[in-house]
Amino acid sequence: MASTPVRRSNRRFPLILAVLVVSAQAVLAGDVLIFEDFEKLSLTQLPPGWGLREESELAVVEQPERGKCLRIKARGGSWPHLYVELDPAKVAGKRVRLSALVLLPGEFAAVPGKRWAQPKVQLQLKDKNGADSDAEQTPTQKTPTWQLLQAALNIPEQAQKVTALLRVDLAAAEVWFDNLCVETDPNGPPPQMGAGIAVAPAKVDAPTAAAGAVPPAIAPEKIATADVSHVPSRTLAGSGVLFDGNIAARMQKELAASKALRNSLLIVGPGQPVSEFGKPPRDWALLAEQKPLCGPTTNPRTLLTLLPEALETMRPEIVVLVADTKPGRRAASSEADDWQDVIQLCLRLGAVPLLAISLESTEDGWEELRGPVLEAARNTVCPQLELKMPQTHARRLNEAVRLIEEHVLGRALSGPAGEAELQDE
Ligand SMILES: [Ca+2]
Repeated sequence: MASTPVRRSNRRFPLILAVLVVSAQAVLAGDVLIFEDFEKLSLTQLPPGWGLREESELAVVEQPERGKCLRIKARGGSWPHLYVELDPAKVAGKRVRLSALVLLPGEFAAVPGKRWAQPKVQLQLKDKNGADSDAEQTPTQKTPTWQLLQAALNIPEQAQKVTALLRVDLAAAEVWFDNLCVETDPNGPPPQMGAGIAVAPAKVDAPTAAAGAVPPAIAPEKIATADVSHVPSRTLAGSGVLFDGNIAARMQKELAASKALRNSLLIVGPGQPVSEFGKPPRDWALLAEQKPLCGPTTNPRTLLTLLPEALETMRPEIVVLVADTKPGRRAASSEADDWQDVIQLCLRLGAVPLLAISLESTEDGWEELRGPVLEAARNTVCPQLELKMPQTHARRLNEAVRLIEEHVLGRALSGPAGEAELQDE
């Protein structure tokens, strides 16, 4: 059957279109019940419905990046937590989502036979018959960056009790929590970054602009087309980052109207572990690592399958696509097209793709993986960074994000202007 030729990158358009239609149909019925950034909370004078266990292990402390936070320094063998009992009448028949930013830079010893013995955010439900259920998410340990965790439950009518908890169960661990948020019937991502990171630049002594306020849920509707005539050029051979006016113009043109979560970053792909990127750029938050989307078991095909839902729910503003950093995986015959489609998918779902590639290897099988990525990179014209020495990853990521922030997202930078922040860490 004869058919009109279509551009290769439109191959999966029906799938992408379906995702966009579903999102457009979502009713904006969400409601923020609680948003606590800990700037003014006193653990000794908690609001009604709030409470603590093992109070000697909990403290509100100043944290350089996020102002005041809840720290749980669990000695092990205990159940320290902060809990909030929700008004059952306000959540009956609704979906409730708990979310929080969590920092767990250290590691903790597993408790034998108890895999659940970890730090976590958790929602607990006791239904009208007294049956208990819960939903929770645990952070990745040894991660020097803030992770956005969330857990959601559908609350039946006549629930006896619904409780949101920030907790450490049995393990000896030191963990920080910030921006505890409880919403009903959530649409889109949690609003965490709206107040803490984007509005109030992280400065220890600065007042938090939005302390106590419910943050705006959503970032820019449409990326304004900005002048690209003064965009600086960066090359992989020079600073390890590829960016210029052409790339900026193309990103602006292709980027769909976005409801991305301001200053949020998601790192996916088969290459280097997320933790090797170190801290994200200042004022940016790393969305929690999504296991099936990261690590050596994933590939561009898997990303094409899983990214639409992930981007739809997490709404990152930038997606770092980490291509393979060592040989081992067999490339599909459509590998280059698949990478190209992944890049295009990010743009169609409102996220700026940033391709992180590794160029140097002499190992067998390397060219099979590297060639297709480079081909996709040439064909799509997107921002890139080269993964070389681990100690330069954070600096390169920072530089690429700053360039995207200023020249694609059209945002004036909040800190001291760019160049000063570009040294290796
Ligand atoms: Ca805070």
